[in-house]
Amino acid sequence: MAEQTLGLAGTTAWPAEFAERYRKAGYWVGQTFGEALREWAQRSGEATAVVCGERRWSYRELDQRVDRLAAGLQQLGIQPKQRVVVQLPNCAEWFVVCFALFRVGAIPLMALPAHRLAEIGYFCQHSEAVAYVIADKVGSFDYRNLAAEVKAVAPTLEHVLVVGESGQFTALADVDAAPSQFPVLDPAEVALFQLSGGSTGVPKLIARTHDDYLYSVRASAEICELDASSVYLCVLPMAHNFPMSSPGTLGTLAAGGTVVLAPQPSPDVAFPLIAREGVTITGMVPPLALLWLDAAAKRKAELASLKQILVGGAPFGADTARRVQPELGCQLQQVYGMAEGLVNYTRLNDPAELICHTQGRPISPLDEVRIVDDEDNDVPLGELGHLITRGPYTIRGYYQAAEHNQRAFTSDGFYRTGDLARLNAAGYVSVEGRAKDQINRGGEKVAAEEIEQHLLNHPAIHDVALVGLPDRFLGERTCAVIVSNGVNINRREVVQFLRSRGLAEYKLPDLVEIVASLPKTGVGKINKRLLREQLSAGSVPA
Ligand code: AMP
Ligand code: DBH
Repeated sequence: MAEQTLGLAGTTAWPAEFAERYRKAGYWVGQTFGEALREWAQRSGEATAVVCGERRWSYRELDQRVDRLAAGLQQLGIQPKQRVVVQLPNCAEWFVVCFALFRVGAIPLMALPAHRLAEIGYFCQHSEAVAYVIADKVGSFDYRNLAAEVKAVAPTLEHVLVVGESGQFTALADVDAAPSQFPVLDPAEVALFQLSGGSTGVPKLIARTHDDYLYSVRASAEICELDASSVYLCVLPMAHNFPMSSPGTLGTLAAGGTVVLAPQPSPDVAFPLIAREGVTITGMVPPLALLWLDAAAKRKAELASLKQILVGGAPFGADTARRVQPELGCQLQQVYGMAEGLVNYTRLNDPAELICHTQGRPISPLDEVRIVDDEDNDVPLGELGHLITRGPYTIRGYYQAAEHNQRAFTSDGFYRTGDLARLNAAGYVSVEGRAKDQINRGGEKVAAEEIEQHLLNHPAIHDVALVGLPDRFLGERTCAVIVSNGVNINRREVVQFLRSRGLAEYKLPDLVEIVASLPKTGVGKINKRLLREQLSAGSVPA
């Protein structure tokens, strides 16, 4: 079958017969995000779209701000299909920036506030970004210093736009013009870049189209039963696929509800916001759910308006899952999703058994989920195997990654999630493990190879393996197991070294072990399974 590509070079489209099937089913409706916001503004006008601190914007106001910024971006010279790296903390401006980019046809890349030079530099280079949007400062971290470093390594970067004090760069507030003519865009084209947690040396970029992403957003809102009375509290970093689309802030806007942005996810910040705004729904990773459960013991009254809470991104134990309804006083929806596409939810009226013991079933009747053995043969129903998937909102290939795509996708277009799971007769998925070389640190994914490659550049390090070890709170924490060159090295030095290479804080190893040698497999690869066993048993040769 000839490979289809989207208009943007380096992207893989769905084969024509699949695209037709998804359109016929009414899933791809041929609308862009820019048009969707216009429709939402016409429908919900004066209703509150976004609450950020003391600011409250109606749908109409949001739409108007987007128009002005979009016109300003056009005056700056931003063109359709150009890439723009967006790295903002949870703030209302994030919506204005992203939708303005959608409206002019430029493509936002959803960076996280935790990313540093190693990640942002790579995103700008690999996507050939022309602009980078930041906040001035968050806490003690000054993103303008980071931007100066990024500019030095990213030759395509022409603009740095700053929310707040612009310093040497351009203030976002000054990018403003009277709304003008916006280009007519193809909804089948790329709308945005999401990021993969990955398992290889460099993070992968995920190109999502207007058609496919909007479908996942609208269908998620429906499954989570959102409507105009829904109030969604965004506690996770808002650029992440989960709080953005499952059903997240975009699902809430699609349903005419209100998005409340939390600057931090801790109970001390989030609980008063829930009480003040009458929050009905939120989404979080398992470690945060544990924190909330503990805090709720004394503060349940503040959560009175909460109807449901989505928990996903990492394994959520059934015992903890059972505590949600009685202790938080709201329904749990487990969600197993990925920025590459496929998202599963337990449904609100599912029996407790399914809600506590499974990660739900796919969004779409046209999602194809298979559980296969090492040779890609389907395993009998109920058996454990590799979960592979394709469907109306699951990508067919990473951006500009032809070689990696050969391994990450089957020849007939199924994405290899790297997750070990089983299916029940009703199509519910239970995720029970992982075959990919990635550590899931409470929902934050760390690609072992990425960290190992950085560490191999340290003169004192001869060989290294990054492995995950069980952690009561995070689920897993990272341990760098190092064979040294005979020179002493400790965790402080390892962490300092990785920081100096511009790595995000969550990727820094929690533990460092120095060993005499690493166990190898027959073909000479590091045997991580054995290594993990040795570490837990305390029997690694020191
Ligand atoms: P990413 O591909 O970086 O978006 O991360 C998606 C991955 O997160 C999945 O492939 C799983 O490994 C993991 N994940 C997401 N949700 C869950 C969940 N509810 N339970 C277990 N693992 C999950
Ligand atoms: O972990 C994830 O990436 C994730 C989890 C839940 C996700 O992308 C999603 C829901 O959409």
